Amino acid sequence: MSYAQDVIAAVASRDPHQPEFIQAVTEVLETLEPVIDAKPQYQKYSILERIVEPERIISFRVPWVDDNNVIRVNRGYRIQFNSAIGPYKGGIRFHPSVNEGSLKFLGFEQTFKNSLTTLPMGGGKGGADFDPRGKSEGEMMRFCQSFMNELFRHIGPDTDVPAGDIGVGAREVGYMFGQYKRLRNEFTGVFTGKGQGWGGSLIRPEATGFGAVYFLSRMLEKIGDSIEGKTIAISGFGNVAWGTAMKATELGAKVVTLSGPDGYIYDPEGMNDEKIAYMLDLRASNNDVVAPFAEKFTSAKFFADKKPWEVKVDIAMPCALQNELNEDDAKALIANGVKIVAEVSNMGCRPEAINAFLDAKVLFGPGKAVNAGGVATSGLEMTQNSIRLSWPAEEVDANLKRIMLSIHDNAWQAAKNFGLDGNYVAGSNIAGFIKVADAMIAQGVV
Ligand code: 2IT
Repeated sequence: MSYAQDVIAAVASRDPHQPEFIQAVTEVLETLEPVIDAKPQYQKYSILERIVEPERIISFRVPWVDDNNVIRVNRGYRIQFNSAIGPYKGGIRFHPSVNEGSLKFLGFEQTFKNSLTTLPMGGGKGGADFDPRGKSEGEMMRFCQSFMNELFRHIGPDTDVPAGDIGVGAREVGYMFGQYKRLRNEFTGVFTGKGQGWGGSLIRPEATGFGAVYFLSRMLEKIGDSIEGKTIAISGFGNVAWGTAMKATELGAKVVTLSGPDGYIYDPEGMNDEKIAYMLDLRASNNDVVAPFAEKFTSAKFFADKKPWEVKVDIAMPCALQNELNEDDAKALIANGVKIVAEVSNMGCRPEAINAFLDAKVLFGPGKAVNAGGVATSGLEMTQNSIRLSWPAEEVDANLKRIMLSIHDNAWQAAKNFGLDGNYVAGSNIAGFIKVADAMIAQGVV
């Protein structure tokens, strides 16, 4: 067995109850084989054994009192995965699917993603198995405060800088930042995604979606095409789907689907300003459903308990949860003539789906490259906080665009260097890995 396969097997036997982590490690390590073969120093310094092991896992009790005065308990975590190239950086997710294994997969992916951004950020991820659905404002605040009552001792602007993720938006970032500030008596850039009047960067809310569309546009440019006039299927309806729909529509594409846990919306007329603004209302309602979209807009139809991948489109952009697009979904998209799949959610596609796209010569952009604009703009927020300035929206957007182009081109080039032209999965993993691995060697056995 090869070195990479040995390490994958060791992870699988050590963490058999963490399927998503094993999936992420397998995908990354398998695509690194050509680099490992070409550069024996990675094996000599046991880089793979070290890179799959988080530097630190913090797990804690989050007790809180609900509106009926009942005491509730959730599990909170912060996984400080890798600090070779900068302080730990990554979001906080509040969702019932959160556990140590799912956060390990996200922290592992984040390490390579952050490396791709060209900015100095290590990898981390955190969260709780708390479901924000149906919670009152008071419950959300008390939960966030209790979560921070433990987390505050483990983070800091030069140590670990969290941000939002699924279930954690500007409101929750505000509550957590406020509690951190109270406990430490420090106003610092310890969080990103802050409110824009108190240290948050302009364009951060839009950045993941905007960045994904900049990446997609570059993929299209490489094959001599453009986004104008293309039909796009999106899943999800949260922050990431919102930014993606906005930029794609602005650039002349027609976004014809959205989805939630209840089913999907098909709107052949595509999105417009009013519909995109309504996505925010749906999210703010805290109900986690998209069906009301079809009640409000007569051109839209709701399909209960179905996924949007059955619609005929040019481009598919999963923007919801990990493993949301499986092999059957991939086959349906391919049969309908999809040209490009740009994964915006973290590990949104099952490995069999990715293989089906690659076999069918459908260009596939992996989440860790396509969605890196979110954390890249977080990096820009950290810079602005450090120099105590805030940049105009145009400046942040121009930086974001430049970063997305370099992520695309670096991934493209890395794939080409190893004879894997057009394989963005391998290219992204290789480009992200080399920088982190070389830093780990340089810093000794730590
Ligand atoms: O998955 C992600 O990259 C994020 N949730 C954003 C992380 C960040 O630190 O902005």
